[in-house]
Amino acid sequence: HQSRRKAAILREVLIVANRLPVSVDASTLTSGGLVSALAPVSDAIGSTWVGWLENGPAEPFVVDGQRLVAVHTSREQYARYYEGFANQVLWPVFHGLGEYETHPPVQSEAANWLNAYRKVNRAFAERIAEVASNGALVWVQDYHLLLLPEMLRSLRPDLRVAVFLHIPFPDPAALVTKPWARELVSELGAAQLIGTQRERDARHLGAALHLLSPQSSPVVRAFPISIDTAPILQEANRASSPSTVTSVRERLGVTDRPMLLGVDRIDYTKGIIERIEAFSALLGSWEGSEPLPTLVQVLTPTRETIPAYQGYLARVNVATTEVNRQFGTASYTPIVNINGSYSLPELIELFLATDVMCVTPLRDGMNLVAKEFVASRVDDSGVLLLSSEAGAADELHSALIVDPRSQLELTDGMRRALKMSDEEMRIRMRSLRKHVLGHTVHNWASNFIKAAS
Ligand code: GDG
Repeated sequence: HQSRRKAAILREVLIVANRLPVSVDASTLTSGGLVSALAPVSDAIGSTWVGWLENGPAEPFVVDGQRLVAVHTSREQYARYYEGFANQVLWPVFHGLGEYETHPPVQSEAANWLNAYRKVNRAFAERIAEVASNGALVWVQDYHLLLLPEMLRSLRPDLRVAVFLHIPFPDPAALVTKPWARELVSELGAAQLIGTQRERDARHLGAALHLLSPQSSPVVRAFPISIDTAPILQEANRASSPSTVTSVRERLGVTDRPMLLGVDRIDYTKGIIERIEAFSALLGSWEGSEPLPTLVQVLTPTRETIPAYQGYLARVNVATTEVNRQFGTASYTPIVNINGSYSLPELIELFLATDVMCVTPLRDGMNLVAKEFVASRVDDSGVLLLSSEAGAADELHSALIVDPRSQLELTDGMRRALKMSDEEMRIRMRSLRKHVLGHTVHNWASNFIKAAS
């Protein structure tokens, strides 16, 4: 028994993600959720990262103590794989938002995207087959690399392959009509373990495997991802003073009135338009003499070359302008949009300055912003308005949970959040914080690795 446990720990771990977590010149590691989640695990077990890097070194290399292996493929091919198949086909379909799938005007282009997806997955598989030690654990991240399990099984049957899917898995009914569904699901099914965010995703995936690949037998289980709480707590403790909050709100022009906040990539899955419409309905039905609230919306640029994203941003801007025209005055701007990326300390200042945090995606694997907001509220105040369609809703029961497609529920949720008593707010926030601080990304990573080993 003892020796089996030791063998499990000594297994080499390869973390595989679509691109390497390094700056463009490959001189420093970038600090993302996944990197900070896996860094301690990686330190303890000496894992290697595998990912695409344009003109990356031919040999394994080390940055900030992390061993890295670059996968090579041309930028054009990478674009057809990444912006094409992964983000214009898989992303909308997996989120149950097939209406946003880009249908390339030329049929051959669609076939090209799928072909590039196969070829890039193959380049990953071949590179991993070259560098992995005997019996290594290959931990594949996300929807970009779903063909890897079968490719690796045929190239290197000694490897263990585990996949974590960061985005939802769709109802099989929305999948089986796709010409690529059987190939994708059966090649994915060659993994030993597949982790999902929610139980519902695990059920959907189980059903899809049963339908499309009945001979495959991976373990399918939910492993809800989380955040690295330590740096957030440290920053929040620094920023959580009345004077910082006052100066943040002065800068935003939101003094003497309630504030709601949204922080999202400009993505149609995030429900930004629906939120603006619900906010407009809230203003339209405002009663009494209390000052009207302001919605501050951070809009983080993303996937800007994709037509569906360009169209969505344009609609967000039109909807915002309309609300501001209808309800704004010389001294009141109902919706304040902040375009462009914020630093983490700046985001935490916003989390601390708001009365209500709106996390209302139409569908979201987890949504880390919800957990980051909760971790930031070291003062035990503030209200989280949370979509039932975000994975976080399975854990954050003490949030105000609403159906993001119901304008009535959204508007009513905003109203209830703004009216909530201090006592109810504190009780809810304490319970949310207890959960988030007790379930960090470190727990997530070590649970997953244990299950996969
Ligand atoms: C995918 C899944 C799942 C955003 N704007 C800024 C900024 N951010 C940071 C947030 C958060 C992260 O980006 C976004 O994470 P989310 O979880 O909210 O959403 P996705 O990007 O769609 O992530 C999602 C996640 O993978 C992990 O599995 O939860 O469901 O879709 O950390 O804080 N950070 C900074 N400036 C910004 O302007 N610094």
